[in-house]
Amino acid sequence: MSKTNGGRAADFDAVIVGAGFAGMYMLHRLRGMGMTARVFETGDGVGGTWYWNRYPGARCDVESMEYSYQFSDDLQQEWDWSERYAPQPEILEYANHVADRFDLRRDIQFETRVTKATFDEAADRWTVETDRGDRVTAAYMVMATGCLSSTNTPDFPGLDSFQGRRYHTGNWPHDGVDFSGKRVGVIGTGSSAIQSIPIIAEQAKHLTVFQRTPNYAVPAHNGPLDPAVRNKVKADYPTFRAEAKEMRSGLHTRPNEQSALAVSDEERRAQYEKRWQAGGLPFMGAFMDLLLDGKANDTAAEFVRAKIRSVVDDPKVADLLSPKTVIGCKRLCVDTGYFQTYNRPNVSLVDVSETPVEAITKNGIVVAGKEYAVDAIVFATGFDAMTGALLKVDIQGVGGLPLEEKWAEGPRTYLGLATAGFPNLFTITGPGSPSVLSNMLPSIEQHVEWIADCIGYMRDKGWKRIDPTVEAEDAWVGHVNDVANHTLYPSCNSWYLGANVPGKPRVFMPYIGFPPYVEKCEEVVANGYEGFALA
Ligand code: FAD
Ligand code: N01
Repeated sequence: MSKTNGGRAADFDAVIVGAGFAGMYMLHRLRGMGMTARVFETGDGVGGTWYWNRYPGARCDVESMEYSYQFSDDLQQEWDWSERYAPQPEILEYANHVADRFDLRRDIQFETRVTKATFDEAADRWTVETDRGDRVTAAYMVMATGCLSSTNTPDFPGLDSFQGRRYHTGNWPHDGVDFSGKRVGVIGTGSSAIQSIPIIAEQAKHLTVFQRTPNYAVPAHNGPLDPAVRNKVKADYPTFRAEAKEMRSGLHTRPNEQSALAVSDEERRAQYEKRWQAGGLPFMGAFMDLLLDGKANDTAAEFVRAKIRSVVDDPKVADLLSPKTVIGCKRLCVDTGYFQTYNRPNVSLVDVSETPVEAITKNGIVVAGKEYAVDAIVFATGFDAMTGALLKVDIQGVGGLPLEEKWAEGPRTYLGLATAGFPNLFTITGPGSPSVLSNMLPSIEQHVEWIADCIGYMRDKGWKRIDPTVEAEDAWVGHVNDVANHTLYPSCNSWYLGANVPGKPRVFMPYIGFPPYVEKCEEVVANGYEGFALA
């Protein structure tokens, strides 16, 4: 199907936007079906999240043995992770290994940002434009742009007047940053801050952390990966993966089916302590109702608050660091020495919950009329999550409708895979899918495989256009909200709700529950792509 233009194919079966884990696997899968595809990627290398987030301490919080592709058993067997939670450079190395192993780079155009995509209704094709002047067409367009790839820097007054160095954790310099002898300000206390603060504190002359909302963190207990664990998993990877897919979050959380309120105080504490000592995200699997019942949740929250009080020397600082919200409502953080860092004489904490950051001056950060002089500011202020990267592209569907206009009140999708009025456009881990509430690699693989199968079906049946019906989409959006409203997730100002970005519609974006979601996707296919109109 492809024509050439100056030696470079200009018409493809598919255009894929983004060369993170999603875009890379999508390319591999489509190629395997004999299709032509072009990937456009803003960065100059593969890896997405792990290409951009090079801040000190960056690593996964899903254990390495689970945070990896499973589509190739050879790949699973040949790769060895060095630590329980792999550090960012190693995950980036893995992404590069995958790119080389499957010869992906020849179809990826780096340093190229997709700026516009328009659906041509007469031809049933997308016309895609880039900031490098490319203009190509494709029957299908796959957005592999990432849920956490569009950085959020609050528009603080005076931001540009700052004369020191400014960094965002999500766009970190490739050659690293040496904070030795520097006065550093970190704004934010989410996962990125919690990972980087202990390391920045070791280097900096003084570190001032500006905290709006304290966060819960459970120790990682990271260390070299136990060879016995690695060998056991490798000996039967299929069973290990299959078990994870039965879990609500698609990863081994070792869920306990009891209610936190159905056991004695002692039993409850023992359960939390066991999980605290084991470390990591499975802490939230301690009881089945932690995200369903406020009272149950408070038992876990209070357990963590007590842990914070037990390690932070100054009771006032300990209190400031102790979250009062529902634990797990924002993504639980996994830390290494985070709370202990506040016992260091060169670290101070500034509460900006009541008195927000007023301004940035040429010398530093102003809060409640006081200027905190710093040589460098680290914005650990997160992302315009789930919709940010999608809406940065001017996507125009049927009748020239901009996606931004359709989603003005919040994202509307069918299964987080497609949105009505934008035929032949797919989103990998889009809003309305488990995505960020799951282990993302299996979620990415499930989406890529669903999309590839769908495109294969279209080809086999001679269909040219697939578009979800408005009815199916409305029903799905309603269902996503209903499921969320039965939990405690909507109770805090999380980025799952878009609450971190001023003016963003408050809509709960991810779907809760990996297994029922996969079942629904399979049912849709079994019923001849139920909920989609094929033409
Ligand atoms: P990304 O990796 O975000 O890749 C998207 C790519 O698209 C980027 O490279 C971007 O440059 C490119 N792009 C976007 N827009 C355009 C455009 N218009 N034109 C061209 N290119 C474009 N998930 C887990 O499950 N477990 C973890 O432990 C975990 N740790 C994380 C740690 C950090 C610091 C962060 C930020 C996220 C973490 N995540 C984790 C989530 C992580 O984003 C996913 O696991 C996964 O890497 C996403 O892959 P992706 O390919 O979908 O998106
Ligand atoms: O971003 P965040 P992140 N004034 O949005 C604060 C994944 N991830 O980059 O909570 C002052 O969580 C904001 O305050 P508040 C993971 O999914 C994983 O840390 O909105 N402060 C918050 O404290 C994670 O959830 C890992 O009140 C302001 C912080 O900035 C997601 O990526 C590591 C502010 C932002 O926290 C995002 O994490 C890193 C303002 N105007 C990331 N605006 C792992 O461990 C925002 N803040 C694997």
